[in-house]
Amino acid sequence: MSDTLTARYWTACAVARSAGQLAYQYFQNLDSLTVESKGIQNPVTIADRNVENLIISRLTHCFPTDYFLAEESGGERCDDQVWVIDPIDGTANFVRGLPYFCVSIAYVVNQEIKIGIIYDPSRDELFAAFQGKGATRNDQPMKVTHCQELSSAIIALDIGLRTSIESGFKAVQNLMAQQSVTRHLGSAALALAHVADGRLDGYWNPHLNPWDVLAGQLLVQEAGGWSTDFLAQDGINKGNSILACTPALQQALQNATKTSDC
Ligand code: 2AM
Ligand code: CA
Repeated sequence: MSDTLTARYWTACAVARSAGQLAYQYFQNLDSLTVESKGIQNPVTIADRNVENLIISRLTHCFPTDYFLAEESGGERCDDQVWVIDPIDGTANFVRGLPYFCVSIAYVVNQEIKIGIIYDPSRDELFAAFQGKGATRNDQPMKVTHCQELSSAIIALDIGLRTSIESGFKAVQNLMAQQSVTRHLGSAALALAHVADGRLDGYWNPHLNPWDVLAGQLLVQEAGGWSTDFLAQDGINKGNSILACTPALQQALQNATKTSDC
């Protein structure tokens, strides 16, 4: 690990924990939280904004020249070297009191994800990956499952409102026809962390933003899994689909989720 990347890795781990703890304080007092709307089925609260501010201000304090791309504030779309941040992924779950949400922080250098950190404050679980050095959950190495067949797999997917309903249904139909069990969990980042640690066997979403995906993509790859390259075709600016799974499921899942949208 280069010294500068090592410093960023440990700082991001600490910042993700603090950010998650702040999110969880809001989560325990939902009655006093006003929910605003950024669009259809797209809620936001002061919790999202304040957690994001905490992350950016702490990282800026340590690395004053770094760039940021973040869900609530936007920021610089710098491809060379940028922190990509989702303060609360799974906001719709969060505002309803469903404990499936997380903080997601990735660090990207020249189109490569170097660091991926996801923190789940509900379970006090920190998922961390460093490119080429593996992935951990609360400092213990983690691996994807050995799942070989869709008929023994649990595949999580979130079908948003931004792609065609038909292609989403088709993918679910294909998976069910092959006896997969499916889950719609509502946080892409946390579902990807759960693929990395073997609780799920795969995750698919036909269109997401970079802050939903990048940390989780590195976690899956560093835990021995396979994933599409979200950053291909200018994914950092345009968004992209994501498919991530155990290596043995790659072909079957690519076939099952092939759609006209992506
Ligand atoms: P969010 O919770 O940060 O909004 C599954 O719902 C996934 O899709 C989540 O990771 C969620 O991120 C994201 N998502 C939901 N609605 C979205 C929208 N309108 N635009 C972008 N991402 C969205
Ligand atoms: Ca998100």
